[in-house]
Amino acid sequence: MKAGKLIQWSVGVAVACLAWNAQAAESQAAGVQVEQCWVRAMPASVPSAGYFTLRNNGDKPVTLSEVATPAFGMAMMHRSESNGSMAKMEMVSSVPVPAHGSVSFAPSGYHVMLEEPAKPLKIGATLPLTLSFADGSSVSANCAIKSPATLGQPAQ
Ligand SMILES: [Cu+2]
Repeated sequence: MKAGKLIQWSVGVAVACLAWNAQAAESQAAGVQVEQCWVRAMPASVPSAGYFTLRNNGDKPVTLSEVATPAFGMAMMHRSESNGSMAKMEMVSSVPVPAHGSVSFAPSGYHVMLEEPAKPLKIGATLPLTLSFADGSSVSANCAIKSPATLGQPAQ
């Protein structure tokens, strides 16, 4: 059975990954820092967006795999790309951050798309954002809620 073999193979890979993770002395979250996190607050009818710089001070690359916040029903990692006059967005399931490097979530690049606010967003307040990594570790940040007019620094 083809399906049976595929499942066996998947389990094998999962076990191998767990074993590999167990060898890591430090969790991925231990070496990372979330800087300048902010959220562009939009009316509830359209998505808001979250931005930050993720710095990896560790000697190994880390992989950001999920972003979540209790302030929204849905948080997704997206990447905007423009080719000429067309701008499009695609969903990303993981974002690698090189050792001793950083990745910026910024307007016109990576961003966190936030939908279904739990309650109206207050400009000037903060909301918590939790970033999870491929090894299951996570780090939290407080993000400043800013007005829709805030432009921020575009992605490099
Ligand atoms: Cu988006």
